[in-house]
Amino acid sequence: MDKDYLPFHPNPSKPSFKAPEGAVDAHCHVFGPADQFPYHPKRKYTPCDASKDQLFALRDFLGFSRNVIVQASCHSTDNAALLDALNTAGDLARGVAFVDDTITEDELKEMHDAGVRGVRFNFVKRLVDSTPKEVFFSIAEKIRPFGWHIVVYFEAADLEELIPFLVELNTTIVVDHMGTPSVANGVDHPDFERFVNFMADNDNVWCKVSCPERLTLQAPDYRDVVPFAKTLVEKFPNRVLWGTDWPHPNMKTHVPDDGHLVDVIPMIAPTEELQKALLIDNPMNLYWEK
Ligand code: 0GY
Repeated sequence: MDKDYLPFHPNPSKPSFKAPEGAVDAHCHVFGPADQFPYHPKRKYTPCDASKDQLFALRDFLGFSRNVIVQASCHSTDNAALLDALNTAGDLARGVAFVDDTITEDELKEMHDAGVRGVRFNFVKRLVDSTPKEVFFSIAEKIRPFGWHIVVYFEAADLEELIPFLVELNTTIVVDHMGTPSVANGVDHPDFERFVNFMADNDNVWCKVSCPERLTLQAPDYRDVVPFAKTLVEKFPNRVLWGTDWPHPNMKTHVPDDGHLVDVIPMIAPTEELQKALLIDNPMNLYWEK
């Protein structure tokens, strides 16, 4: 593991918030273990190992029922650890893979059978080299027959330039971490307004109200991120997802307590109805019922 980065919390607190029965952690990862699933030579960072068994134990400890496991850039297009975790979890997990345009129909079918329901397009420069748009369009066409969606991870400053491309993809899009707003700017900043308008104008666009630990300037309190997530949950109650982001790769400032992250949920989704949509109905609709 890179020495600048912190490992995940060894002993998270038990959340006070009790998630409704059937809740889904819709953004988390498995890393390695490296001796079984080596990290990719093209990776930009080396995380600490975070195994499927540790993920499933955390799920149970936090009072959740299911996971959506997202392929992270340290494994690049080698989805073996992801598929292994999905095959172990069976109906209790779904996945989002990372593929290039050489992917074949048979490989996609194998992934689909394991529980993959989407691919991730990563635009974050510290995590990946840039990919030509034609490659993304080619992948989008290959996955279309499977009914998969596309998860996009980008920096807020890049949204304006990306919007025409995202619209042209013409499929369900899930934006990671609320489009990564700069919380210092406040919810009225044009960058966040652009993101809210983008969701308002395109009803095929969803987002994850996740990652307060990355966005906050007030760790480990996260209160500064709440207005952003709450705005999105209240405006788009049927198109928001929540996730722990465990094991929190690339954290340099503090080690997030996953129990505390769960306790942010009632601040961003204040009613039982909003909580049920965020934690059960929306992820079940997108990952299990399609
Ligand atoms: C996240 C976290 C990050 C890393 C990745 O693909 C990745 O490697 O997603 C990050 O450093 O922001 O969960 O999105």
